[in-house]
Parts: sequence; C-alpha cells; structure tokens
Amino acid sequence: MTGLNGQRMDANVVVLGTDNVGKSALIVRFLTRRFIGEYGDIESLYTHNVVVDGREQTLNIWDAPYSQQDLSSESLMYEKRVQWADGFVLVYSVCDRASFNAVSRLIQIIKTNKDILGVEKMPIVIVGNKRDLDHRRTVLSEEGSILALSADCQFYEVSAAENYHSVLMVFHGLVHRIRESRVSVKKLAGIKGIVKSMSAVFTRRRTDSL
Ligand SMILES: Nc1nc2c(ncn2[C@@H]2O[C@H](COP(=O)(O)OP(=O)(O)OP(=O)(O)O)[C@@H](O)[C@H]2O)c(=O)[nH]1
Ligand SMILES: [Mg+2]
Repeated sequence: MTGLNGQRMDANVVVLGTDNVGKSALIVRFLTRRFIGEYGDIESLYTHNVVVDGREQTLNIWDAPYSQQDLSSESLMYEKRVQWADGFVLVYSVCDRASFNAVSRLIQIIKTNKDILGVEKMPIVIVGNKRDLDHRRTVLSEEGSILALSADCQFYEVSAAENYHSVLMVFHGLVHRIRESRVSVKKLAGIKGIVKSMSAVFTRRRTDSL
C-alpha cells in the first residue's frame, strides 16, 4: 500500500525468539489488549492499525512458533522472512538465560543478512518478557540494556501477562524506528543523486577543457 506522496503506509514486522518466551502472548496482548494464557503453535500473520504520533500505521505482524523457525542463515524460509521484514521484535524471557543468548545470535544473523541487502540500520526492538516472574529471574534488566546499547537497538522489559501499556510501547517504539529508517534511506538516495549529478558536472568540465 502506498500513500498519496508515494510513501508506503504499511510495515512488516517479524516477531522472533525461542520456544515459550511469550511471542504469541505479546502479539495477542497488542492486538486484543487481553492475555488468554495458552496460544498453541499456529503460524499466523496479523494486520493491525495503530496511530503513532498522530499518524496511522498499518502493521503486518508475523508470529512464527519456534518449532517452525528455521534460523540457519542458509535456509530459504529464513531469508524470505528477513527480506519481507521492515523491522523485528526479538523476544526472550527474563527467566530463561538460553532465550537471551539466542537474541544475541538473532541480531548477528539479521544484521549480516540486511547488510547484504544494503539496509543501513535495521529497526530492531529487544523485549525481555515475563518480568512479573521476578522470583525466577535469571537475566538482569541491565544485561538487556547493555545488549541493546551495543547493538543499537531499543529495549523494553514487559509482562504480556500483566500489562498492556508496556507491550503497546514495544510496537510504538518499533514504528518510530521503521519511520526513521525510511527517512534515512530517502536521504541516502538523495545524497547519491547529488553526488551523481555533481560528478556529471565535473566529467563534462574535463571533456570541455580538452
Ligand atoms: N508469567 C508469565 N507468563 C507468560 C507471559 N507471557 C507468556 N506467558 C506464558 O508463557 C507460555 C508461552 O507463551 P507463548 O506466547 O505461547 O510463547 P511463544 O513464544 O509464542 O512460544 P512458541 O509459539 O511455542 O514458540 C504460555 O503458557 C503463556 O501463558 C508473561 O509475561 N508472564
Ligand atoms: Mg507462539
């Protein structure tokens, strides 16, 4: 879908993370404001409209159960997903250290793939879910912040089970990032255009003086 000025109005979001971290819970909370407890493992694609900074935004959200995420970088399925995406939500559980480690690996894979595609800065939001289970916490908030800082991503700790607002912030944050990245892609294209026309001027001068 494109807007009046040719700008795309929708954005594709992929939600990734290991088994049982609450990816589906997070998405369903965002879409319905509710927490229903059990979500099954059906791969789903949702479309949802949000208003961010007074502007409407259509989000296409891909929920892939971990069992169906083949994240080896050679896999065709994975490549398709990265190419389709305008932004990522990477979810771990604050009570699951392995799920946190997996997020670091995902960031590396996404960045490598998007570099190949020539994307400057990929919009990524890191989410530490299940913050209500503080007594079972094995990943500190600070660890999430440090990872986000070092990878230039946004970071939120949330509880899909207990809170709607923080989940809303995750998706709003991602929309901000996606809009920023579109502006910078445009700017880059603009700069390339200027460089091209300038070098055309210089080339002409050189031939003129011959
Ligand atoms: N206490 C608590 N439990 C949660 C939270 N979010 C999800 N859960 C529970 O964690 C379990 C897994 O949630 P899902 O949303 O199915 O996890 P998933 O990441 O989609 O898992 P797969 O689809 O199997 O990859 C469910 O039993 C949820 O009820 C949370 O914020 N707090
Ligand atoms: Mg799921």
